[in-house]
Amino acid sequence: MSQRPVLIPVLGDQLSHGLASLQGADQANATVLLAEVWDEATYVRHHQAKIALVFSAMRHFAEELRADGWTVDYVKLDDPANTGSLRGEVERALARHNSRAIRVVEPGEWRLQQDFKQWSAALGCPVEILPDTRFLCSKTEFYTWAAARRELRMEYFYRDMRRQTGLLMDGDKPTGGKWNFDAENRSSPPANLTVPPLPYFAPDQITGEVLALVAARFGDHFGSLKGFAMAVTRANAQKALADFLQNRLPTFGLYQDAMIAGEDFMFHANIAAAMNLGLLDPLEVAQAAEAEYRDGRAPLNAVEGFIRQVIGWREYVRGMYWLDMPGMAETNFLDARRPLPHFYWTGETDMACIADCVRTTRDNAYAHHIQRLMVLGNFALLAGIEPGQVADWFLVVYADAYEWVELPNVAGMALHADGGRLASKPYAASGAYINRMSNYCRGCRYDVKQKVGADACPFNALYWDFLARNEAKLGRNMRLANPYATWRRMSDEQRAGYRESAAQFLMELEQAEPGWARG
Ligand code: DLZ
Ligand code: SF4
Repeated sequence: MSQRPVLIPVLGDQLSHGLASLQGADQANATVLLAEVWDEATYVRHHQAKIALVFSAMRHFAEELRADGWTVDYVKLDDPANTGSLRGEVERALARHNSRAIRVVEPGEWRLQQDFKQWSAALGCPVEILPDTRFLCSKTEFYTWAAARRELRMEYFYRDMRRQTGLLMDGDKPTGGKWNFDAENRSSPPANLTVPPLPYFAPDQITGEVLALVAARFGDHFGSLKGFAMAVTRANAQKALADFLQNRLPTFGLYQDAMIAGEDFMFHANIAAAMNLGLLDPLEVAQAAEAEYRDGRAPLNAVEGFIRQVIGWREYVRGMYWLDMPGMAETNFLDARRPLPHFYWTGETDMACIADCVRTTRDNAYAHHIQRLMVLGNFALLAGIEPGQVADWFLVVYADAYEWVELPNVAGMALHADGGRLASKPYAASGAYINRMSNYCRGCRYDVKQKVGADACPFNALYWDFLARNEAKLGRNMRLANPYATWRRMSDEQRAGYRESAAQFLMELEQAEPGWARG
């Protein structure tokens, strides 16, 4: 039995060698604890591939720490003594190693933060909870930024982050004279577009064992393990990043909002899962992208758009999460009450766009930004699905999803459940948007051009029904002035047609969906 006074628990999404709890700790006096626990795998029933990713990345990280000279205690899920909870495993480890103090980095989710705060009293030893320095903006800095403002818009936060990091800055001016080049980033996908394949990381022995474990213990969870090829080590995550920079970043901007059936990754980086586990550092990612622009290999619109996601949006939603929790999980500004339709799990719907987005979600634990926001999120917004159920779904199904990043995106950006704290207008769109940005409608049994009736694209009537239903809450929103003006200009007959069509669709869905009666 070791006599190491300090226990350093490292969570499944804290797999960074520069983690604050490891920095400055004395290897001779510390035991690092990693524990695969039932509670973390099931507090929502995560996608099978997400659990496999986390466990495999944890096992690989533990090996790397050992090679670095750390004493690592690794508890596997099927250890008969495993208590199934993080606190239980910390308690057992304290006794095993005669540790007298705990040093840990704050967790990424509010529910665990509440638990950590009780550890010291419950476990009877001092617990040092360190800030997570893997974000560019600390919680304190974000709170200070927010306190000085009435409107907490990402765009202004992002500019401050550009100034602070010096990324894409020429002196005190933004490179290219503008902060944001998104106007150049909205191209529809051309018919003959070829998308380079993603790098494939063949499962090694560790991953193979984890895949067998997940299939045996979590085989009834959503999602497929087939073809599992995710980066589970920092070295492979770096290869994935390099591949993106070389093969997809130059075109990323142009087609960042485009969707093609069966092209599951388009020109997206697909590094969020690795970044959110801690395998890649956001500043190194952003700096690498900037170098592509500075060296003339990628255009500014692509590089700026990508860097904005990493140092702007990602940091901003994390700040907003901690600022607004626990209330963020309860908000329901639009009073949306319908249960989540079953087809979010099965993909069994005639709506071709939704079916393809659910399929890629099931196959890859991934869908790209526009599929998440403008198809899956948009449908939930228009149909009035209860935000808590939508949030749980997103948390379950995406390999990159932890609540700090998922909840603000779902409740704030996609569902407007926060009444516009994150986004000044709801991202509501009719079928015309999906048709413009994808080739889905060509393969759909619904007709995107038809406005009402049994064959019309459901998004069309649902869109107007959504605006009509929520007119008291949204009717004075300046950014919705145009659609509301159009709505008010319509004849009574037209308006009634939309509302009846939407009601009919929702009623049919209700009949097909047992749970829907509660809606
Ligand atoms: C997501 C996840 C899963 C599936 N399993 C574990 C685990 O067994 N042990 C662990 O330490 N962490 C796991 N995680 C990640 C945690 O859920 C994550 O640290 C918190 O949600 C905070 O972001
Ligand atoms: Fe989706 Fe409507 Fe297009 Fe069908 S017609 S793919 S439901 S947007």
